[in-house]
Amino acid sequence: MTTKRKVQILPPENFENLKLSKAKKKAVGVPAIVSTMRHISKEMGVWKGIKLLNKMNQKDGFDCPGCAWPDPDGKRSGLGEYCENGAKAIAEEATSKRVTPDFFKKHSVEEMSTWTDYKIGKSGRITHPMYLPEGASHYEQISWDDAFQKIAAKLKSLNNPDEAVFYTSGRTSNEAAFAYQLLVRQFGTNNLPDCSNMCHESSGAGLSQTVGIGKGSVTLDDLYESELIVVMGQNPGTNHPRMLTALEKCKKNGGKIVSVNPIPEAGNNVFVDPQNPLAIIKGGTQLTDHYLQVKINGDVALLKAIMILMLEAEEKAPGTVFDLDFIAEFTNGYDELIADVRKTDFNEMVAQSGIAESQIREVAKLFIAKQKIIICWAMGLTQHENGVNNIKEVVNILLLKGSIGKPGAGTCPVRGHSNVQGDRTMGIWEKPKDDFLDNLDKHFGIQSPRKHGVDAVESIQACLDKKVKFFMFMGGNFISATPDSQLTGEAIQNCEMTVQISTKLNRSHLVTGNEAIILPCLARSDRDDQASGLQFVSVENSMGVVHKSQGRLDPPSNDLMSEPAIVAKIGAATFGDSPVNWSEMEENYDVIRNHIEATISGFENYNKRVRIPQGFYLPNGARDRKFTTPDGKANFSVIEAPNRKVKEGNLIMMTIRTHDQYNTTIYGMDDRYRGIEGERRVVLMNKQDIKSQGFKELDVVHLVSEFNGEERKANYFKIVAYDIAKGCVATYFPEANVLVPLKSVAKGSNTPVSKFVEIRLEKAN
Ligand SMILES: Nc1nc2c(c(=O)[nH]1)N[C@H]1C(S)=C(S)[C@@H](COP(=O)(O)OP(=O)(O)OC[C@H]3O[C@@H](n4cnc5c(=O)[nH]c(N)nc54)[C@H](O)[C@@H]3O)O[C@H]1N2
Ligand SMILES: Nc1nc2c(c(=O)[nH]1)N[C@H]1C(S)=C(S)[C@@H](COP(=O)(O)OP(=O)(O)OC[C@H]3O[C@@H](n4cnc5c(=O)[nH]c(N)nc54)[C@H](O)[C@@H]3O)O[C@H]1N2
Ligand SMILES: [Mo]
Repeated sequence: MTTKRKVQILPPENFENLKLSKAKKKAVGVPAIVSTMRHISKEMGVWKGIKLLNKMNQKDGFDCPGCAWPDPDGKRSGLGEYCENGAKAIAEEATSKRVTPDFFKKHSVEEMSTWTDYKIGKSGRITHPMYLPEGASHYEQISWDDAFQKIAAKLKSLNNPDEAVFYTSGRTSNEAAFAYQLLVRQFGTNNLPDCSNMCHESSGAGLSQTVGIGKGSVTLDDLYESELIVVMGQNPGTNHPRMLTALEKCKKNGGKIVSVNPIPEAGNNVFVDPQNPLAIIKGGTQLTDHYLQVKINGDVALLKAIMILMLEAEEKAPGTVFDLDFIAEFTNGYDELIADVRKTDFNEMVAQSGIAESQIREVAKLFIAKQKIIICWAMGLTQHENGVNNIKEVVNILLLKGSIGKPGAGTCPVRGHSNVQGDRTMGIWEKPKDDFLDNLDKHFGIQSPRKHGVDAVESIQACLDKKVKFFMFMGGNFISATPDSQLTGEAIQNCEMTVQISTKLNRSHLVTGNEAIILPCLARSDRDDQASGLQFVSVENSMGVVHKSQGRLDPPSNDLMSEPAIVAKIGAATFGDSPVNWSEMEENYDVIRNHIEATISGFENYNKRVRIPQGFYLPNGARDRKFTTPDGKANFSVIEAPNRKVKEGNLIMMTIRTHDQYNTTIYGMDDRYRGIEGERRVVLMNKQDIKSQGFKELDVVHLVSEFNGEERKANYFKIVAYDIAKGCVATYFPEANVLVPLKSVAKGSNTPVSKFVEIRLEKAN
């Protein structure tokens, strides 16, 4: 039996200090430089900060711990290949503040759980391994050896390996991820949920079923030479700012850009390159040619309406719109798709998309005329019940144009965490392919389990069902990142032991199992010295380029270990003498890379090629028109437009990121581009909805989510009038996660539906 501590699972409901201004029409520029310097100087001082930024994303430096957007293959900017939000990420990581054993003596877990996520995160870098004994209120210092022994003893005490679950967040390097999944499989389970389950899982599923590879097909050069880039369900100005440079290049080469979003995001509009003084003076580049204010989840309807217009044009002048040669040679399912397009009602699709017919006709003209098309997307498409279908519909329209596997064209799922794609390549997956496990078994002489494991949502359910006794987290903040926060918190508290490998404190260190252990690790920017000398790690970006990343800073404490070292030590402590030689991996990461080369295809000569400054591309079938689906073809899919109605008077809520956060890490309280400052408990609403619901701006409301007869509530949010599609509202992640029902998931990817939550508003007194 576990005894739950009285910790607070949800962030506090207090208001801070809301200030509103007009939403910005321009992204980046001078305000971004000012903001960068403010964050840097607050966390680590100006000079140290500038020196560090100059090493970020350079060929001899370390990979930005922010997003997965690729670095240019050729020349890198002398001013540093970083953006405002990358700089904030590094400021947060290289902060000079420390969370020491004394800090934990002073503050109980109960006390810290009443703090905001902002305050928890700002405490600083964790300096020593810590242990929270059963029933204790405070963490106490523990030696590394004792920590490893406790973990090994707990693992060995389980009735079966599936009572343990091992989560991964996408910042983990290839080397650490490979060692970690090996540990888990040697232990005997495939319980390897990861942040991808909540992120681009729908992209992986949709793409592998249609084009045979779960990754995007484009390179940066493709973006530069594309004739039409469509940015759907993505906010690059905030979440992938360096993408704006690529979009600008495309514009300068004559390309057109369409953005599809329920809100007009600043970065989709005008981009002012902060590294170009002339651009700053001139006022930047207008990026978007057409902005389509789609209703939340109106994207399939929009694409269908466009396909209807394309088919009309194709029938008038056969062979001029569709790439019939490509379709004949490389695809299957064309006739079924066309039959479906033919019977689909245009007016109904227009109505469901929420976009004016005239605008759809304008954009359809681009799809008709252009040959080199790229569609970029992120969470606005994946985190829906029909997330997998959204991606399949994107593939449909690209296939019609032959826009996959040729220069300037293709699929571009824009990944989140800087190595989330690499982690999957390394085998962090609850549904591994048998041939991958066969390779592991042959190479290491182990017996990997073949039964599939639990994903993020299933792992929460398994904890609720008391099937999980041990839960380990390689980075991340599971409590705050997952849906249904209250329920998830209670689920995790059912575990006997939780273990966090982390750089910084977050709510997941406070809402724990009976016993909890924190293993503090080196971050990307820290020097990593091991027995064989200075180490580096490698990562894979959003476009499948694998490259090296080497930290430079003196670590914040002498008591930290690297992620690969921690995994190797747990391996050694758990298995003792075993077919896997754990200590040699810890001493020299070249050894891990040799194992990767021996077991995963595409990594031939890994140790040599990873040392090439700009790294190397992994093979990508779709890029070469080699579609590795069961029938060897790219597959069209017949998709129904989702038409989930909400109750009269209810609203559809999407949970999104502000400009001042990295997922659950809150850098600051502002959402500068959206003109919202000093407050995160806000609900962005269309003016007409505010009025028709009988509210006025700044009224305080409670949000009640309705799902299958169940209700969930988040209290105290201020209404902010915003240019958002009617019937739709936006709140910030993670404050609103309590409203996302655990059982509301995407079909075929099990991703929590974070972008379509049916809610009603209640006036707060
Ligand atoms: N600075 C910073 N960078 C980050 C992150 C961060 O938190 N901060 N997070 C990283 C991670 S892990 C990820 S996954 C990415 C996330 O990157 P994004 O996907 O850009 O992040 P979100 O804030 O979830 O924004 C989703 C966008 O989709 C729109 N949207 C919502 N619903 C719909 C819909 O139904 N249709 C359409 N067309 N649009 C919709 C929203 O208005 C919003 O603009 O960013 C990564 N980079
Ligand atoms: N409602 C709602 N929920 C969402 C989303 C949404 O849009 N809406 N987005 C989802 C998405 S796309 C994602 S990817 C997930 C994110 O889920 P997670 O990846 O679990 O969450 P993060 O907030 O990125 O994790 C931050 C923590 O990672 C640790 N950390 C940082 N750097 C390192 C490092 O180098 N090593 C180690 N070991 N630890 C480190 C720090 O302790 C930090 O507090 O959230 C998902 N949840
Ligand atoms: Mo993500």
